[in-house]
Amino acid sequence: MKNFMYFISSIFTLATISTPLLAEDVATYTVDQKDKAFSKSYLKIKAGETIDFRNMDPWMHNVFSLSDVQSFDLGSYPTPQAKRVLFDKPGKIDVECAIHPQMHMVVEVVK
Ligand SMILES: [Cu+2]
Repeated sequence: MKNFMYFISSIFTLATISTPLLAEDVATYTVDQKDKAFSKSYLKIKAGETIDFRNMDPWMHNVFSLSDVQSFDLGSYPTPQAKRVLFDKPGKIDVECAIHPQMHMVVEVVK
């Protein structure tokens, strides 16, 4: 009976530990474009995580990056559409909008 109780408590311990780790592994963040600005000016994420760039303005945005670490161009899209970017290389990435030059944010990807 003692062994059985130990077995049961081990299962609960494992479940408690593994759940938050799993949630953390698949983290997806959302950065809105609203009032011609990014909702975050800086975001630190881990390599392998993703960001959804969501347009919440009544006009188009074109989110892109020319950074050496990772470059991308999401093209123009209207509200309430979002496009997902996977960040898999560590470093600092400047993110801008091709339509509104004042829009800028930094994504820092850590290992
Ligand atoms: Cu824009």
